[in-house]
Amino acid sequence: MILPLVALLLLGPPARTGPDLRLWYRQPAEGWNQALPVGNGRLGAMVYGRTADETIQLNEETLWSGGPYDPVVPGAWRALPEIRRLLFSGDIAAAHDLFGRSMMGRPYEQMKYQPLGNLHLTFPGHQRATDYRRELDLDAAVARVEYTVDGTRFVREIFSSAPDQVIVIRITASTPGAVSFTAALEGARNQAHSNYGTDYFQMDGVLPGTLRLSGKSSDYLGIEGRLRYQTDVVVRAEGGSVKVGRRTLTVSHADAVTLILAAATSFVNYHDVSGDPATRVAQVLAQAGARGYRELKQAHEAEHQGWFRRVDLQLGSGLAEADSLPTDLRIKRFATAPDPGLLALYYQFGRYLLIASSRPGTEPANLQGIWNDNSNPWWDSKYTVNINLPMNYWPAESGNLAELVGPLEKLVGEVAEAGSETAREHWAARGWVLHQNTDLWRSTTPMDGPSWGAWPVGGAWLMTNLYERYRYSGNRADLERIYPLLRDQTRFLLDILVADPKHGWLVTAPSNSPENFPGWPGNGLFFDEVSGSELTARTMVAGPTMDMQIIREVLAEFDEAATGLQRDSALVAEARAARPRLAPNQIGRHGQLQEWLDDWDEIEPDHRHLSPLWGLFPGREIAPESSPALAAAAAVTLTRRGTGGCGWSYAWKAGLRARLYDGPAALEQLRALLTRSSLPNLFSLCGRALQVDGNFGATAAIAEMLLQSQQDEIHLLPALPAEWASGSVAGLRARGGFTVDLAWADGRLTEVQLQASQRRRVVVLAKGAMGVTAGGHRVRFERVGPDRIGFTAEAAVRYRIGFPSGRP
Ligand code: FUC
Repeated sequence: MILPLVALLLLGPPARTGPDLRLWYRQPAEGWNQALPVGNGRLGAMVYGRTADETIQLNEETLWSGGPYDPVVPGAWRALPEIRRLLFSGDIAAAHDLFGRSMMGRPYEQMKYQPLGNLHLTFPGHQRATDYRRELDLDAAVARVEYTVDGTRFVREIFSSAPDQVIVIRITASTPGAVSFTAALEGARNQAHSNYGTDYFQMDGVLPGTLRLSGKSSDYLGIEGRLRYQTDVVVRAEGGSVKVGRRTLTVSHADAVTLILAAATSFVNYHDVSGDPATRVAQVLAQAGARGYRELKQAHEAEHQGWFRRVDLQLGSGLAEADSLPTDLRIKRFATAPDPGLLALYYQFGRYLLIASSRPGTEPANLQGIWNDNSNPWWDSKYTVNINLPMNYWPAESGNLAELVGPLEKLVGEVAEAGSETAREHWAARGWVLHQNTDLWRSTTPMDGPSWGAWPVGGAWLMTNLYERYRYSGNRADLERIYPLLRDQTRFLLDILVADPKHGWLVTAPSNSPENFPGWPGNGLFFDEVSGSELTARTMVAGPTMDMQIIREVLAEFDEAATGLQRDSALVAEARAARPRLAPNQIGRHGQLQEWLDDWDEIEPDHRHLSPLWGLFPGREIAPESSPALAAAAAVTLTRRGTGGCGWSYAWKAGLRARLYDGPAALEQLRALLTRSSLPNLFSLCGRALQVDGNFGATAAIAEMLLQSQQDEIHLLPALPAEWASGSVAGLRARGGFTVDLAWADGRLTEVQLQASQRRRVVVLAKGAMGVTAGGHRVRFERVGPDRIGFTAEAAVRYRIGFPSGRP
């Protein structure tokens, strides 16, 4: 049998380099918020693309304030019985204050992610530039700036190479000898905090052609800044001359120039900072210095494309003119006109950002990925766990980037180690705990103040992220690796659960439903003695809905894992006994899914967090088919929350709408994200700054609109909006070890191909599915229900599902 054309197109790795994979602009960035990001997981740069005075802002992911520290308060658990007594007796103010006095980590806050510095390139006379264009090519992971001065075309290319661990800048001109500029490498110091003053750097020109920046991180909150760092920029000019001054380097009349930048800190791991940045930089430069520009670029592109090209998404532009518009104008236009292609670009930008900020062996992507120019960044640019860090990793599995979750797995392993002392001293519990935030130093205690920090299920949430890797791959090795973390988290949860006096249900206490204020009578403005500030209201409660949903999921995962691996039967019995006693989901008087044990309203009805909806997305215990009443209640809660918030909240709402199979509402949420809470460089916004979680959450939501697999079947096009009438996607992953390609036209599937990594039965929910073939031969299948077919997939065989509307 001859495979249809579409099938042939879908076979083999997708390779797309068209304009639809570029962000581009007709003017340089006005500031950091318009600059374009490149990164290799460790070294990040934001490229402004200015003609006469180029700025390339630099980051190295391990440059943080402070050094190794232990915030645990020995014996903090002694206050716990009294805090619980006060909480259950209704004296929440006293419970809150006692938590603040006895259970907060010391210091109360955590360390900050720091900028490394800026590379400035000054080109005399280039103010006169014309025919300007700058772009970020997502497929090549190269930022490019082009313009003309006096008839000469200048081109700059910038990329951050993972294979060579350097940032490379190439400057060429269409006229020989036309490249002349001065380079300066400037450090960054915190000038806004008087308690800093302990960070310093120095800038040196080093013969024959190097600029060097070396320095030390800042002390913060009494924690000594113990990181040393060094950045070297080596210049290689073709023709012309290079002069190194005390602090600057000047290239005159070269034909072309390559700048190679290496940077390192003394960070070894969260309790060891004894590395030598100078040796690290020298080693990297010796290796990269031996390679020509073309070689460096080819190695970089090949490595990047090994990740990036695993998924190809085509949603069509809908309008030819959209593709020819610069990205900033396209975003503005999207507020009132359809542009599916912009969302395909946005999806791939999310995958690009994950590849650029989280690689095997690096730190996980923080609140800003790895891109930060501010010594006092919003929320310290650290790891917030009550939505942000988990959301960063939502797109990884479906987006065929599972290995990029490795850094999160490493972080969880380290917080489990550090958090076992916190579990013992703050909760008198076995296992390990992570509260609302962590940093490079793996602080695990409650922080900021009881309103945020009194939330003991951060580690449990992250465990569910890690378990997804196993669900998607079906590989026992993925389960074995995380099993000890899951077992010890289960121990912690079982130890902290207590019976609430009213119902006898097992609950967490104290805790909160992240950052939302319950409207119990009298709750309102108060002065908090830990944060030293006036706060909207108290958040402390027992047994918030999200905690219970997360704990139900973790206990079920542990049960499945331990039973499958035949381990820890006594703990399995403990988990099984606890599970039915956990406080259940409840439907409140508005028909909403209740956020707390009691049916309180929210003080801020449109609060940005969607905590009680965790069980719908990213969790899976609520679904329109298996629990229609709860799904309907979740929809009520979602609608009551409105469509606003900040970047990540828009993204979460899009994913939730997709799980309710409401494609149009999911699309409207994405439109709102792009047009109301994003920057011209497509970065999502929270407050006044980039927060990369919104990008990652929306990337995951787009995948959820096309394919879902959380209910043990592969559901195709579950939330397709009419605007995406035709399209195709290749390389999406589904739980169970499947890779799926699909194409649709007029809103109907025309072609589906599916491949399993191991032999496995699969149920596919696809409207109109007619039959299954493999290599042109019919495959036995059963009709499992309306639009559902089931069959056994053999490993590595490509199956094709046929549809009446498929092309001949
Ligand atoms: C949570 C959110 C904020 C912000 C911060 C980093 O506290 O409520 O909106 O995203 O994390």
